[in-house]
Amino acid sequence: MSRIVGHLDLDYFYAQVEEVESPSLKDTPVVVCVFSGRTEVSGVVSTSNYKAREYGVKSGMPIALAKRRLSGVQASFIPMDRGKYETYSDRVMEILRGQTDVIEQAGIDEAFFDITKRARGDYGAARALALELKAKILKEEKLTCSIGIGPNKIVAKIASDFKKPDGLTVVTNEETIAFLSSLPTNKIYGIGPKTAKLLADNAITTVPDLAGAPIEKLENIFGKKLALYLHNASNGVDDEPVVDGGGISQLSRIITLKQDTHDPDRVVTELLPALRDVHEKLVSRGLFFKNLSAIGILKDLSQHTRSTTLETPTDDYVVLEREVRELFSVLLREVGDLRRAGVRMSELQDMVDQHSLTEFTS
Ligand code: DGT
Ligand code: CA
Repeated sequence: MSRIVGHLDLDYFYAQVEEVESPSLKDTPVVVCVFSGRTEVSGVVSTSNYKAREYGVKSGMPIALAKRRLSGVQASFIPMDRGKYETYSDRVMEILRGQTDVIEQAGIDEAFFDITKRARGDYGAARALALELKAKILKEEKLTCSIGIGPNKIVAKIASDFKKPDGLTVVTNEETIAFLSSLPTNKIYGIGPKTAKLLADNAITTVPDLAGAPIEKLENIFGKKLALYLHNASNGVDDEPVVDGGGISQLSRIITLKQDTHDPDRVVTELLPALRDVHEKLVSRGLFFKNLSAIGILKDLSQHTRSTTLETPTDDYVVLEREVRELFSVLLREVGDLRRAGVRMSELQDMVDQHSLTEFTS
């Protein structure tokens, strides 16, 4: 049975979360900002909703320029709150996990998934599964996303970007070459502006140009390994499996405390269910953590973290809770009352790697 792979990407993610939390923002431009604090407008735009994009406001743009483009328009400029978006992201990933064979998170708002088994290799069934998935995410989280379905990760990723927002693009094995034939080279994962320019300098601007380029020519420009990747990708060939945990580099949870507090014991007590929850995820994915952070958010929304790095990675709950207590007592000696509190485990490692590493070193 040939594979059926999907890629899901949440639409205008940070800005959409802000709309979900304040529905009155919908239909007006929303700009999520990383304020640097130097002046009132210094900093960059993290992302914007599609209404703001109509005015040419986009990711990475200086806030001052975004404000100029939206002058005279009723628009909202909201400070970025990464902890909040992570919480939504975690829940969406859990929905995805429940509806697919395997998922591989690839970023805060995107993941690959494999549905070969569930769809029994049938693209019609795969489309129905993708529609169900979109409906469930919309119902439970009020978020729209765009999904691409294809025979491998490269095609699925291009397909999820093909129709946005709220899109679904299904590309079967037979349709792959025709689908790729209309695209510029930079649509292929891994081809950034530099590679695209190098290709263009060699008269290769579209995916079919690349697919038809002699492999020796690509090897001369990029070396053997990258040349082979580019050749295969442009021909719609990609054998990379969807790997559970492969893309996860951290696990986190942030909660809002019942009452602002300065007492580390109270913070940890309220945090315990969330802590058990992330620990369960860690264990169910067979991962160990090496780095741990306590996150505190104050009334003024400023975020403060204290971190520790363990000598040996672990998945031991006792160690986790003990370290979290220690980090919050340090953090609360240094900052005021917390409104929200959270934990983040990072530098996650696979137990399999861990075992093979032990074998290797012993
Ligand atoms: P989309 O997918 O085109 O509908 O829009 P987004 O906003 O979901 O864009 P995407 O998928 O490229 O990025 C996901 C999130 O990552 C986005 O909501 C905010 C954040 N992000 C993206 N680009 C930047 C950036 O240049 N700076 C900062 N600070 N954050 C960014
Ligand atoms: Ca997105």
